[in-house]
Amino acid sequence: MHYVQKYLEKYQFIKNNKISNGTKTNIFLYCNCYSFYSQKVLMALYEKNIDFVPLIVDITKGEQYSSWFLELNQRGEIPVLKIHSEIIPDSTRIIDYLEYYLDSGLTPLINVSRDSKVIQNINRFRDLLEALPAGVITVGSFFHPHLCGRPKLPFIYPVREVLKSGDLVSFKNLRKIAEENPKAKSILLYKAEIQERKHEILINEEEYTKVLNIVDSVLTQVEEQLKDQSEENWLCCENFSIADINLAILLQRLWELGLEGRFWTNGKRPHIENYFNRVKLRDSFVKTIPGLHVHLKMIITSQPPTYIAAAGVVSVGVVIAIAYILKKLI
Ligand SMILES: N[C@@H](CCC(=O)N[C@@H](CS)C(=O)NCC(=O)O)C(=O)O
Repeated sequence: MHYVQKYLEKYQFIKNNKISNGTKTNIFLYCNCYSFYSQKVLMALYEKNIDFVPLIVDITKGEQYSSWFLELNQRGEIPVLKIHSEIIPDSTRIIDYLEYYLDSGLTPLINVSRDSKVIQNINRFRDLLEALPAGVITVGSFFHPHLCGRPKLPFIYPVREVLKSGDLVSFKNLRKIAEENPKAKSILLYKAEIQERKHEILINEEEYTKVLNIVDSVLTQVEEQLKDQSEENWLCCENFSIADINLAILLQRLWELGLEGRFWTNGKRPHIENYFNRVKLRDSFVKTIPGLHVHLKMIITSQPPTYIAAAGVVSVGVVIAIAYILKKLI
């Protein structure tokens, strides 16, 4: 039985749009706290103080390709927002929806200034950061560990191995899933095509280095922009914006992958280093990024994925991971 079903059974009262603390909400987010794109939406929801119910989709077990989820999003991707009877997939679309279709009294993340130049800059950085291929950057780093520094949780050795083997077979699996789901077939076949091309890029060191160089050039622009801001400002002005959410989640991912030494620490980009230290203290960031207790729970409750890796690899991985964590803690 999948996680969301279990969740709904446990919390029957959600049917009446009521959650345990007595507040009412019609907003549900299908997400996973480890998913890069879910994290952007989670942080936006926390910034805007929107009441919502997270519905966890276990993408390591392929829950995104179960028929009930493909009904919501034929691409089989999280995050997906369900609000009243509307279903909105894709982090960019969701964040736009939160900004333009919900109560205009909520904290803005796009229209944060009256100065059109500031808004232009926010949109420029939003686009620049959103164009970076988070999946390729992430999985590629597992294939070329010598290009990165020390990866951190959750990307410890056994997790990296599972994600690597998952990537090796992902497009073949997608083609199989496409055959089994006629309604989503053409979209999934297209996705398999893209996935295969991404795989070719990320396993090739020269191609992967080009991707890292693009990240480098975007971060050069970010560093220049931060240099121009006064000390208490965020990326584009005194208010926290969508560009900041994109930057915060990207820096966190690069740090988890051990890429901070390549991109900003040891005096390479002092403004980014200072910015990352500041943003990590923000309430919305703390709520969004999983802490050690979440990592431990994930590792202990994880079971061998049925479709991405050979059974056994993960079980061994879990034991190694727990040993690794305990060693770190003691
Ligand atoms: N463009 C989408 C990308 C969403 C996406 O790639 N989500 C990943 C998790 S971060 C996913 O669901 N992966 C599972 C899969 O593709 O099988 C967005 O911005 O929301």
